[in-house]
Amino acid sequence: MARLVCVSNRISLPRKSAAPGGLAVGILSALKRTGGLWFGWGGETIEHDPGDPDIHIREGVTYATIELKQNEYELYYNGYSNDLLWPLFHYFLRGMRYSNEERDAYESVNRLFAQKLLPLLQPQDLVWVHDYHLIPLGRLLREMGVQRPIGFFLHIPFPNIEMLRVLPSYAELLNDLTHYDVVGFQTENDLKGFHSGIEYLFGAEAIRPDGRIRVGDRLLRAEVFPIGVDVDGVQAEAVAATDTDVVRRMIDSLMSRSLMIGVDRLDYSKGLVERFSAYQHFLETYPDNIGRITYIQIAPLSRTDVRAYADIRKSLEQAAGRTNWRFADTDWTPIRYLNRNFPHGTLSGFLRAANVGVVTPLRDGMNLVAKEFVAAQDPENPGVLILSNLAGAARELVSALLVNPYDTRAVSHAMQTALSMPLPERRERHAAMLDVIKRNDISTWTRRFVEALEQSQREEARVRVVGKK
Ligand code: ADQ
Repeated sequence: MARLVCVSNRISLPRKSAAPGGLAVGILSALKRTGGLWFGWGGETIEHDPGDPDIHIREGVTYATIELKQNEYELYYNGYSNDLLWPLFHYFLRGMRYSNEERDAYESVNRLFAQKLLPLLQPQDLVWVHDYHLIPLGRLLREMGVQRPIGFFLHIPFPNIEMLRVLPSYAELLNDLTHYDVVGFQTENDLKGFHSGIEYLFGAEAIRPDGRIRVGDRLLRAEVFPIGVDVDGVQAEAVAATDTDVVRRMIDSLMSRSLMIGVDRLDYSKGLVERFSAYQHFLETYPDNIGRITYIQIAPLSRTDVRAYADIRKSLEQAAGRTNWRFADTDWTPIRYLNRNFPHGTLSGFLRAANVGVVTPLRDGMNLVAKEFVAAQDPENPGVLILSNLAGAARELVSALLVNPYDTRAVSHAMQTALSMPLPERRERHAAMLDVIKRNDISTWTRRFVEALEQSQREEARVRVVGKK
């Protein structure tokens, strides 16, 4: 069997206190099932040129980590990836700026990834590259002679060409994507965005009737692979966590009040400021809830070196402060706002204890927390999910209370509806969503992507045989 090689910007070695983002959760679940290699940056920056990768083996997975030069990391990661591509792909243009120096660093760090990965590759490997930091990697590996199938999965949205071409280097970006054998997106919408770009750059005829894309002598499959969660694992974790001290203490501290919960990386795309406003509006509009509900928002800090992230942090502290200042009492705090990491199991226990889960990003590729919330619930007495219709997950979780996250009144109304929803309706909605996430769980996601890569390899072999005749 072929070995799976996953490549991502950042690698998180398994640690108890670590809180991996969505991408790490997905890759780890994939690799733990099949074994294989995970290659990427280990989180250290240095002043001299990076050496050979460090190799660690844990639970059947080999981790190969490299270091990055501090100044290149600054330009490639904080700059080009997270201050340009991330906002652009999430349709946030305010304050956009483009720097050629950052663009060059993006290319050169991708080249470094290719150079350091190359000696580790074996003849039977399937290479699976993850996310917007590494779009050029497929082309660079091909230039270095790699002929094995290489796939790319984008965890975040892919914008329509009208948005994408704001980027001066949009043509290179699209062209780079055509060097992969398989390009995967979270939703149909993202695939449509990609098609709009291909059509704009290469003409409508590049998209063949069978859906494959032909550019020059390259033929690729671009498809939708919505990422899922380990439903049984989250369920088991959530049940086990209910008896732990930390979850018990949290539940006891509620003093029988209802619990509303949000869990997000601290990121402006997650709609936290808007959510806090909606909660304040909810307390004003439905005052019977005052003193009867606690809203816990868990939001570990991320990308703290990027200015926009420092700004959002300040806005949120102010917004939480305003609501607590206005409504708090000696024995009640309306919002408990925690910038902390928790072990995944503990988080699942918190989700299970919640009557309402609020997941209201302004734009999100998928959003795994929405799916984890559904998986963690007790099916006999489930909580209600309020979900942004601008999250990829809304395409599948149509039985959630779907809201526009910018609409304060609608979100606050959904909070009231969720808290007063009768048990039969809660069960019905939950059962429908559980069914969806079980049918498309994390192992389905991995299997479908790997099968698509294997299939591309067979097609490639056929083309070679036919070509020889
Ligand atoms: P993220 O933007 O990181 O992922 P998300 O999909 O919600 O967002 O995943 C976050 C993951 O981190 C979840 O598994 C969650 O449980 C975990 N997590 C969050 N806060 C935590 C904490 N305090 N402690 C422990 N764990 C925590 C990106 C895209 C998403 C896409 C994923 C996967 O932005 O749209 O769904 O990749 O493709």
